[in-house]
Amino acid sequence: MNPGTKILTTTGSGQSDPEYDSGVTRHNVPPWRQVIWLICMLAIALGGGVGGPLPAAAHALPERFYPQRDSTLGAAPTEVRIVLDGDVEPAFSAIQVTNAAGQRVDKGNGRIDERNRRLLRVGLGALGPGVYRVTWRILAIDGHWTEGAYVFTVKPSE
Ligand SMILES: [Cu+2]
Repeated sequence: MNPGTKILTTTGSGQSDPEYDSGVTRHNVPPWRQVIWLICMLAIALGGGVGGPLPAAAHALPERFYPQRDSTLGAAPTEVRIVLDGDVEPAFSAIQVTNAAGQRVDKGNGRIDERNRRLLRVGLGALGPGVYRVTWRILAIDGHWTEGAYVFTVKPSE
């Protein structure tokens, strides 16, 4: 298999990525992740997925987001949760939340839930009004990366 046919490479924040608005970018591998990318490709090769369609059940994509993408909330959420439609490798799955200045506002505990491998979650500090960006990535058990970002807004209290 030519990895180039499956792996898209991009650089930058993703803000200018045409797929950004969809909130989902498949197989997006920035340069700093190349070591993990190699591990991923090895996993795909060892998994026998070379050159043919992989079982749909092995893929994993987000199914629901809380808060919802592009939503505006009257009260600050205390957690961000993403429900996935397939199993992932917890060690290579991550979620972060930043404010408009790009500063982390999550509690640094972003992870796959211990009891539910299809729930990616992270706790939040006390959020004031503003626009917040959720960045996530997951490594499905078939070795395929998916990552994306979306925003939600917390309204000023009245
Ligand atoms: Cu896959």
